[in-house]
Formats: sequence, structure tokens, C-alpha cells
Amino acid sequence: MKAIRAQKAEAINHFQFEGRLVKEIPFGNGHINDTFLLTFEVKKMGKIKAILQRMNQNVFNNPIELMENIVGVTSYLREKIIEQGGDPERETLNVIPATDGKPYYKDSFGDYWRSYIFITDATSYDLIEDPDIFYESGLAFGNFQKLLSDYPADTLYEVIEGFHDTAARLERFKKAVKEDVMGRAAEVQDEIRFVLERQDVAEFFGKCLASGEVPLRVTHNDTKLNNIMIDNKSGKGVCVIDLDTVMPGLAMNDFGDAIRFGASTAAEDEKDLDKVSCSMELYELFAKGFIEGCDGRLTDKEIELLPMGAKVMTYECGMRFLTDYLEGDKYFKIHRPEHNLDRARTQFKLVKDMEAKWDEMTSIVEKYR
Ligand code: ADP
Ligand code: GN1
Ligand code: MG
Repeated sequence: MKAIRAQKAEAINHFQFEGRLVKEIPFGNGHINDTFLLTFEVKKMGKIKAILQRMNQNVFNNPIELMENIVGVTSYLREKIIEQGGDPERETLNVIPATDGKPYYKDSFGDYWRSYIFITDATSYDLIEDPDIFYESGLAFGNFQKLLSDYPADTLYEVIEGFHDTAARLERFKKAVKEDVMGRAAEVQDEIRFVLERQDVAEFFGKCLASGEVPLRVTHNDTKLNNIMIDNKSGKGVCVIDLDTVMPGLAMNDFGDAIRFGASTAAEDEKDLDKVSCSMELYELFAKGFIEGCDGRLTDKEIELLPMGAKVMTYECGMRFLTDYLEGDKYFKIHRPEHNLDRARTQFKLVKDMEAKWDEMTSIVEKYR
């Protein structure tokens, strides 16, 4: 963990925490931020947990705007949850303010930190253990989109420009191949060819948007399975987390990003590609949950294009991992030298598998129209 001790201790002293800090551990498997679980002992009240994160400034170059987005969205969700008789402390993220009242703290090294109430009695999964959990996460991600369907999209900052502009990402990829700063391109020629042969996939949604066939909505944009907390008792999706990339986007991409991660039969970084495939059973469960969760808001065209969302997001993510490998692993956290390459390979294996299962993928979503 790169966050240095002094920096973290400084941050901890600048949030509105109560009680005595009794434990702090690195937490979760996110690829972007440095996440810690803090435990405080509050007099006779016992132990209370909080999440502390050092935001990744390499990825998010305007953390203040990012936190403005998050405060806006979570306050809005809080109201909706209260209206519906839900529990606003568990069903949305809640920002714990810094001692000066701001939703972040800038430390003396220039890094930005934030804190959230810890969502208790819930788990974020990296692999599906019980298939029903994937149905429940589809329902919750669909419902998230429904809850935000009237959110004023023009108040949201674009925290990462062109985040799911796959065609623009393809151009950046080509540049990385050409510049080849690490001298790694020669050994990954097959993977590079795989990306370049599918230029049409990269351009697909840009064209749909330009022709007005599909609407921009307020979407999550990072719907992977470990960005949802599943209640330990009921097995239901309790809270959608990791709201860094909530921005105007496409419903198909929220569907697709969840499929590329959660419907895979193996981990995102599995080295044995024989283990990697897109499970049609899991795909169907998520599709059913997501369409139900959106509750009639998706147009027929959007439903028809859900399988394309899965293919585009998987292709895009593979291309992003490969770009990062070529650029010297500057974006995603890695835990071994060829980690990003292994990740890229699983994504391309999944794209190939989806291409083979295309008819089945399209007929499954038709059932839920
Ligand atoms: P990253 O952008 O690095 O993925 P996340 O915000 O997704 O960061 O946090 C990383 C992990 O920390 C999540 O996958 C989840 O396991 C855990 N986590 C984050 N926020 C909370 C929270 N409020 N309550 C419980 N666990 C959380
Ligand atoms: C990152 O933050 P995390 O780990 O939930 C990334 C996603 C990728 C994903 C691949 C802000 O998600 O876009 O799809 O890794 N988030 C950002 O696992 O780039
Ligand atoms: Mg995350």
C-alpha cells in the first residue's frame, strides 16, 4: 500500500470521527483508490467502522468536482430512500465530513482523502458464489438508474473526459502501440490485432448516440460486482457504491460492464484462459434483474442493444488494460508484473465467447422486453 503512514495519520485527524481509533486495515479489491477500514471505540457504545479513501489523483484530476458530484447524488438518493421508507444510512453512501465541514481533506502532500459510513452486515463479492446474488445486483443497479432518472444531469461534472467513449479510447490505444514506451508491443501482437480487428465495436455506440437512437441517462459507469454491497442475511443488493464515475452515460454500458465482470466464469485476472467464459445462466439472471430494476424506463432499442453493451464494455476494458500495460502500468493498480496483460487476455477471451454465443445473448434479452 503506497499511502504513507504519516499521510494517513494526518488524514485521520482531519475527519469528524468520534471515539478512539483501535484498528486500521487496507480494505477491498478496487483498482483505483487506496481504501482503509477504520474501527473506532466510542465509549460505552462499542465499535463503529468507517471507510477512509485516498483518492487516486492520477485518475481523477479534479477531486473537488468529483466530491461535488458524489455529495449531490448521495443527498438526492438519501431523500428518495427516506420517501420510500428505506434506511438511508445503509442504502446509499454517506459522506463523513472533514473537520472543516468539507466533504474531503487535502493533506500536506497534496493528496485528497474522503470518508464514508461503513455499510455493515454486507459483502462486496469478486466472484459469484450464489447465482441469485447476480440477479439481485442486476435489480439494484437497474433500480439505481431508476432512482436517478430525474436527476439533473447537467449539474454533474465529467470527472473523466470520454470515460466510455470507446472510439476515443481506441485512438489512445493506437498511440500507445505506436509509441511503445516500454518496448512491450512486440510480445503482444496477437492481442493488438484482436483490438484493431474490431474497430466497428469501438465505434458502435458513438454512432447510436449521434443518430439519436438511444438516450443519455445518469448512469453509474462502473457497475462491477464488487461495487455493490449485498446484505449478508437477505442476499439482496443493499447499496450501490463507488460513485466516482456517476455521469451521463448509456444504460447498455451499465448492463455491459456488470456482465463482463460478474457473468465471467473466472476472475478478471485468471491466467488459465480455458476457465474463462461468459455464463449464459448468469447473463440471463442479471438481464432479468436489471430490466426489472429499471422498471419500464428502458426503451425497446436500449433493451435490444443490451448484448452490445456487454460486448463493447468487455472489449473496451480489455483495450484499457492493454493500453495500460503498453504505457507502463500507470492507471490500474497491479500486483504482479504482467497483471494488466493477464486482465486484457481474459477480456478478449470473453469477447470471443460472446461472439460465439451472440444469438443466445440476443434472444435472452428479448424474453424480458
Ligand atoms: P475503487 O475505486 O478503488 O474500486 P471503491 O470505492 O470501490 O474503490 O472501494 C473499494 C472497496 O472497498 C469496495 O469494493 C468495497 O469492498 C469496499 N467499500 C467501499 N466503500 C464501502 C462502504 N461504504 N462500506 C463498506 N465497504 C466499502
Ligand atoms: C476500475 O474502481 P474499480 O476497481 O471499481 C475502473 C473501471 C474498470 C475496472 C476494471 C474509475 O474499477 O472503469 O472497468 O477497474 N474504474 C475507473 O476492473 O477507471
Ligand atoms: Mg470499486
